[in-house]
Amino acid sequence: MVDIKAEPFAFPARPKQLALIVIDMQRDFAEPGGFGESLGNDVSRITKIVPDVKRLIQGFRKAGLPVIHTMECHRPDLSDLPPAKRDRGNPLLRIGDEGPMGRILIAGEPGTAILPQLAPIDGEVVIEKPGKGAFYATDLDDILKRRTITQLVFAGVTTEVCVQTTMREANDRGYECLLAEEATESYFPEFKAAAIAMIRAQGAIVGWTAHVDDILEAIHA
Ligand code: TIU
Repeated sequence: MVDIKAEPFAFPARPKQLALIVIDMQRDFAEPGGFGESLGNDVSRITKIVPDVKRLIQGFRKAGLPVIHTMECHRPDLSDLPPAKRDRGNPLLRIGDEGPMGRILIAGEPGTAILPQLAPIDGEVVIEKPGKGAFYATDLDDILKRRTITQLVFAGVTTEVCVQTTMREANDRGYECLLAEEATESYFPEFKAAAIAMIRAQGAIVGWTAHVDDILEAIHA
């Protein structure tokens, strides 16, 4: 066991049971013309964390620990897209609409791809997920159990939507969860801060939070 310096107290990492989950680092959330911008957001906030996410991914690879990527996306026929999700609000483009990077959040479209700087390498699992949480309607839990993974480090976007939802799903399934602070971002800085605060409150009620440097130092020890 190796302690990772974290809040609200040290994270007791068991490296053989630890994986990194990188949530939805897709062009659709980070580049102009994608889903994030269609919802009215300033997407430049998201690109700023790419170097820290990359450092974390490379650290896990170097330590021989699994890296799992997720992508929020839907089938081209939209059969896994509930009308309640597609019709919500008044975006410029809805999921499935043709945008400048192809159809918004549809599997296989250019805009739906993971940012090239953070692209998965051979052997890394990619989970395509139709919901905000990565456990809903996916085989993520089976994949983790088969590999006897019990602890998850989280990076990706957005902190209070897909990252927090997945951390809560994981926590309820018995995984110990650690959020890498500089490797996650929200379109709303106050929501990122609030999500971090609520995750680690009450004695890590949902999980721990830690700095990327402290995570990397511990996994290389
Ligand atoms: N809109 C927003 O903040 N997030 C999403 O729609 N999906 C993810 O967080 N991946």
